Order: sequence, then C-alpha cells, then structure tokens
Amino acid sequence: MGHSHVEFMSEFHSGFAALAGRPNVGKSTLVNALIGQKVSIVTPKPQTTRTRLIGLLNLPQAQIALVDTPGLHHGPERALNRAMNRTAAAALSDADVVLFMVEALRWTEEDELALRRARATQLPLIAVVNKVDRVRPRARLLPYLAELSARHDFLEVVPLSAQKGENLAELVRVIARALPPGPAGFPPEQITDRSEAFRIAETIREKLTLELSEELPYGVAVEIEQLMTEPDGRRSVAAAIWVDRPGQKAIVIGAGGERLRRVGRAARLELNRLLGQRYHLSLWVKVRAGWADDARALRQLGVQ
Ligand SMILES: Nc1nc2c(ncn2[C@@H]2O[C@H](COP(=O)(O)OP(=O)(O)OP(=O)(O)O)[C@@H](O)[C@H]2O)c(=O)[nH]1
Ligand SMILES: [Mg+2]
Repeated sequence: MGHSHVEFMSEFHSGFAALAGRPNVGKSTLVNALIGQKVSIVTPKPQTTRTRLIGLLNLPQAQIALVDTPGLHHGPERALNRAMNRTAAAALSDADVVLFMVEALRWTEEDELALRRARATQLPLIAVVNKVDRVRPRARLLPYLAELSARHDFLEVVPLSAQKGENLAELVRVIARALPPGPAGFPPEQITDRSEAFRIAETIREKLTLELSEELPYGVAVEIEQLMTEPDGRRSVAAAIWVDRPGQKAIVIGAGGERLRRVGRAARLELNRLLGQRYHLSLWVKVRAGWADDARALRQLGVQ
C-alpha cells in the first residue's frame, strides 16, 4: 500500500475494521492487499478462512486492525460450519466499523444473510464492492451500486479490486476516518495477531486445498505437532494433515507420495519467503473420522 492520504485528520485514529461477507467474495485477498503481506490464506474455494485473524495496517495518522473472518454461509450443519458462522458474527460485534463485502454484479441469499448479520451489530457499515476488474465496461457497475446503496444506509460504497490493487487508497481513507480517535493498540512493527505455528498450518492447508480442489469435499485440517529449531538453524516442523476417511489418505498422498511432496515443497518455499527463516517440513496424513463435526477436534485445531 504505501501512500494513503489521511492527512486531513488532525488526531490519530485507531480501531478494528471487520470484514463481513459470504465465502469467496475476496475478504482475505483484501486484507493481504492492504497489509502488503500475506497474513491470510486465499483459494478459489469457498469457506477457506475458518477463524478470525487480524492484519495490521500502520499509517502516519491511523492504525487499522483489519479483522478477517470466515465467510457467512448456509449449508451443511456441521460443528465446523456453526463455529465459522459464530466466529464471524462475534468478530463483527467486537469491531468499530464493519466492511460489508460483495462481489460486483452479484447478489445471493448468502449476501443477504451476511448483510443481516452485519446490520445486527448496529455499527456503521462500509460497503466494499470487490472484483470490479471483471466488469467491462465499468458503467455496467452503476445500476448495481445504486441497488446496493438502497439496501442499507452505508457510510460509503467503495468499488475496488483487491486482486489488482485498484482503489485501495480510497478505502483506507474511508476506514481511517470511520475509526475513533485514540492511540495505536498494537506495536507498529506487528502485522498480525497470529503465531508462527498458525501461519505454517494455514500455508500448508492453502497448498493442499489448491491441489485438491475437487477431490475432498470436506476439506482437510492441519495440526502442527512439533516446531523447533535444528542445530543448523532451520525451523523444523512436524504437521499432521487430518482427513475424514481412509480413502482420502491415498488421495492426499498421491501416487508414490508425489502430491504430498509437491504440497510440502510449495508450502516450504512460501514460508521461507514469508517468515524469513529456513523451514523443514515433515508432513503426514492422519485419518480422523468426523473431525469437522467433533467439538474436541475443533478445539484442538483452535477453530472454536
Ligand atoms: N478477479 C478477481 N478475483 C478476486 C479478487 N479478489 C479476490 N479474488 C479471488 O476470489 C477468490 C476468493 O478469494 P478469498 O480472498 O479467499 O475470498 P474470501 O472472501 O476470503 O473467502 P472465504 O475465506 O472462503 O470466506 C480467490 O480465487 C481470489 O483470487 C479481485 O479483486 N478480482
Ligand atoms: Mg478468507
């Protein structure tokens, strides 16, 4: 991001801006784009983000704690889905302002649900219309923006492209102005509230999800079992990949272990770059039947 113009504010502003939206609208992509670093994983699959996390944006006159949340959704009533919806709703109610995100030219029942949840907070809402890079010609957006504006008395409606980085400075300006005056709540060098172990587990899960998009309808979970520094200075990680059924184990591993090796390699390269250390990953696949509907398993994963 770099250059955001908030110089019209005479006092320092600080607070929490929580993302609200159905799965897949681009909430995590936006958080990463605003922070200028990947703090939240992104995939083309809905329900990627499973828990809330914070990305911190420090400006000369404001500190914005962007709260990424799981997409609000209907659908399978597993304990995991209930926990995701609950987490998202709770994160919204703890915020100072809510960024209600939709995809340009689209409005679904889940968008309706998400707007209902966002309104229930009684906080000011900023509408963010993402993925405008797909709209050609841009004038096609105008009736959509008008319809959206009629749905709620939004503070502002900001069309942008998180992926292409279009119009982000405008959004930052709007958020900073909506936050209350006050000192920064986090040290300026901090970029996220999440631990190294969390970011490792999430990076592995992202690479797995990208590899397995169609094959594992219930997805996987990743548990970090060990994290330590080896004598040569490398960070050594042992991670268990949880699958739901024995048949899924072979799918994740792939012929001759090829797929799991590819996932491990992609995760390792990204972690080296992202966290500035050298990683050594040992991945193994564990069958944990019904994990997504098992409260104990979810607590162990930190998603509830
Ligand atoms: N064309 C386009 N695609 C985008 C844009 N922003 C995000 N995407 C894509 O949309 C998909 C979903 O992005 P995410 O950031 O994971 O969406 P999310 O809202 O966090 O999804 P959940 O975590 O499942 O709730 C990914 O394939 C992104 O690359 C954008 O501005 N333009
Ligand atoms: Mg997400």
